[in-house]
Amino acid sequence: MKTQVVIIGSGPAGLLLSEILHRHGVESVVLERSSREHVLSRIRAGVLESTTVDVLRQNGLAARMDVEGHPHDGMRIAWAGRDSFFVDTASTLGRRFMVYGQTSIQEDLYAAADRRGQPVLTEVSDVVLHDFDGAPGARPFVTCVQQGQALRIDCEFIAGCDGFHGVSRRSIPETVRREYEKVYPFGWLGVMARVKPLPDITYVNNPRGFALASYRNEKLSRFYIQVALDDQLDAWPDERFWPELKSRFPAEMAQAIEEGPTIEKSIAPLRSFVSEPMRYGALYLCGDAAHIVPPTGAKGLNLAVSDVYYLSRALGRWYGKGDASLLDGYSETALRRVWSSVRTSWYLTNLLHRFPHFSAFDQKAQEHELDYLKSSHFAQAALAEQYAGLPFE
Ligand code: RFL
Ligand code: PHB
Repeated sequence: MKTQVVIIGSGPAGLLLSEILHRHGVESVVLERSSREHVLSRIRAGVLESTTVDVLRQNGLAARMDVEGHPHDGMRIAWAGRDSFFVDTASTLGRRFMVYGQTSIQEDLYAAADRRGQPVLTEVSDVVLHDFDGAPGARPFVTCVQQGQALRIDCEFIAGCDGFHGVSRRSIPETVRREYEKVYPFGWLGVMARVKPLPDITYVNNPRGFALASYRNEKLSRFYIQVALDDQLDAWPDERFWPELKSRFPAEMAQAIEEGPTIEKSIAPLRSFVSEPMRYGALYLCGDAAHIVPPTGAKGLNLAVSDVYYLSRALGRWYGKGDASLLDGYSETALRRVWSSVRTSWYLTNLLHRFPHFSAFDQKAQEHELDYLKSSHFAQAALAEQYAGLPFE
């Protein structure tokens, strides 16, 4: 096979990239390790920055989101024994964000790929990247196995959109890669439940640990609580989960939380991770393949979208005008926005969680930070700007 761009991974980064490239008249083939059913069954993000919403709208991917998604004007922060406060992105910045599940975006992207006959090869294994180091005369290609058959795909560029555990990042020589990592000493238990959500996305700092109430639709809620790193799912039956969740919210909010059937539970560790550079020769990394943020700021999916925005624009410029300047600047441009979201997610994670090793000093400093945020319009405006999402330029 032969194409212009091989895209490894059919998560939101990979499928969105193939869609935008198609609009620029650039051909691609997408390779996916899992089955389509598996990709569509993953429950993850929910909060879309206004820039992400714009990219989806500009590329004809927003019809369902504009009907089923829920615009929000801000988010709420609460902590033990004090009144909560609302960080208002609409009144401070004139910007709202959208709550719309990643699972639905993934369905919309697969539907769009089907409509235009995009080749998406699923259940591929043994993906290997070849001749992509940019040496003069080298022509990149990717090999893999699908249903027992060995495939070779010749291409001009490779986009590594294969998530944190993918093969693309690790194909860059260790001598070139610089990795920055912070692993947090706790995880999140995420629960989807068929109950009416609280009106606002609400983050809570409580002596029993962090909690978050989020939204999918009028009858579907997404909750998270901080759990120990070695906690197992079977230690969290519903009879334990609901009282624990409610015990972390201020009393009047706890009363408003409805209990009901849970449909999904999972535990995820929290990590900040950045791998630099995001380009090596003809290989360009996008999304979780290059960076991971803890979910506290809801930035991961949004960063995948901003990487794809920069890369699709750069490839469009190259194929349209023969101008490589945006490709050459891709890593630097993308990393500037990545580090900004990495910093915000790290800040919110430190602000809202209980750390096992915290001293009395650390605890006081954290409480003071929350007090300051609550009382200062300027501090709230700075957080609102980060939460709603910085502009691409
Ligand atoms: P993905 O979604 O992991 O997709 C990568 C795809 O690559 C495939 N793959 C391979 N394919 C071929 N060959 C290989 N060798 C391969 N190795 C892997 C995988 O099967 C997969 O299909 O990465 P992508 O596209 O970069 O998208 C990133 C987002 O999924 C991620 O950042 C977000 O889900 C993070 N995240 C959140 N982000 C937000 O913006 N807002 C949120 O509210 C939010 N909440 C969350 C989150 C992530 C969570 N978890 C569980 C990780 C909440 C949670 C709980
Ligand atoms: C979600 O709705 O899944 C969600 C919301 C906010 C976050 C993380 C996840 O910070």
